[in-house]
Amino acid sequence: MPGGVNSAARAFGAVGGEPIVFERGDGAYLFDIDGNKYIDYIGSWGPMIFGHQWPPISEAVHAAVDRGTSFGAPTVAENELAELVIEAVPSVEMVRLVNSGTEATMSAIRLARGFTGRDIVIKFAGNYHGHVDSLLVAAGSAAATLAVPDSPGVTAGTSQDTMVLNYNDCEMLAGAFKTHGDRIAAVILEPVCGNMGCVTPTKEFLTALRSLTQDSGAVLIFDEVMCGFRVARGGAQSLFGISPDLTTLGKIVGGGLPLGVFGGKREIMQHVLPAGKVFQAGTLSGNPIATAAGIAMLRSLKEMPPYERLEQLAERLAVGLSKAAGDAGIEHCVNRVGSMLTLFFNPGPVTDWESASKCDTKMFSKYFWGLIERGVYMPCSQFEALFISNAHTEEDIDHTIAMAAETLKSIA
Ligand code: KE4
Repeated sequence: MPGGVNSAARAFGAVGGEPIVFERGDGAYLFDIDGNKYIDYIGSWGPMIFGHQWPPISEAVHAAVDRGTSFGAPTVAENELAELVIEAVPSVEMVRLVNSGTEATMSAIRLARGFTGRDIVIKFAGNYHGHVDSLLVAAGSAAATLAVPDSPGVTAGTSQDTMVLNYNDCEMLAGAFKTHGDRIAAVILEPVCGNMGCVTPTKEFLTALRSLTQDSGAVLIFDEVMCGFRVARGGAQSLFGISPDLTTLGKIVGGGLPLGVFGGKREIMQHVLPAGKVFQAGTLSGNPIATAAGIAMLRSLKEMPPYERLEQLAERLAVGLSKAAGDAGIEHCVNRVGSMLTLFFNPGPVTDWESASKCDTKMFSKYFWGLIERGVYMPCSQFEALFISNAHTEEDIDHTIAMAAETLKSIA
């Protein structure tokens, strides 16, 4: 396997060294094949909001397996999961289940273009939406021009209909709509960004996004693959009170199984084949095992919402990490929304890719490895968010802070 991994994000490229091979997870902990125990702050990059081996999910999956693993035909469970998503996410009236966040964003982009008959999609520097060709792009020479490929294999033809703007830059956004308004099919963003580290949108930015897309007939897509069900049961859109036209979901919604969702306004979703003409399909979409896990997860979030406790644990960790860095005399700032947060090795404020990219990534790498040696597993890149689960205890948080303080003192 290239690099010995099945996803580039877990290859430790940003911190050097070899990725750790794990054997099992239990609650807030991971155990590697050598038997070392770690407090886990990746949580499979978001899904494990109740921690590893959450009993309702394990029981649901075991029961589903005994009924068969895949039929390639409709099941009741898909409808149950659809109803749980629609009930939880305010703007979503209709959904299509897929197998990953990438598939969700890829399908949402195609749907927005099919629905509007337009070509241009706007994304933002520092936002990641999965390995969709048309979104693996970087800003063109002058930011207002169309994008250029950001990976070998992505063609100029693919990237020419994508524009990359700066996150939280209302002026640049208004300029793009002024110039290209009636050609813009969609704007896609992480409404709470995790992929340049945790970065929050300003109220003005969200308001501008909603009014400019509304006025021009472009589709506003909230990519809530990471922040959906994470920052609130209704996701960032319920936190900020902004209603997008389409929403993409992944990670938590599948309870750790391969499952993504794209959904939104019925008038748009009705254009998806076979109701409409926009092609979309998938052998394992709505898979019985994945939907069983997703139903158990969403029922748990509804019946025993973890958000208040996660808020307390996350604030405790954020304050503790900041104090540890401050006491070590290390320039830093912390951004946090709910139980996703990032300690930036940068005096801040970190509000977009331009400011995030100024981080001391060498210092981050020493911090990462210092914590690994002390049994704490943080995201292996400065440009990721860490996640706290409801399985973490105050003792875990305080131990993490103590280990971080030791590490930061030793690397300052
Ligand atoms: P997946 O295809 O990896 O399920 O989802 C893609 C995706 C879409 N949108 C957002 C906002 C995302 O964060 C992601 C995936 N996130 C990365 C971590 N930042 C997943 C880790 C990985 O690729 O291994």
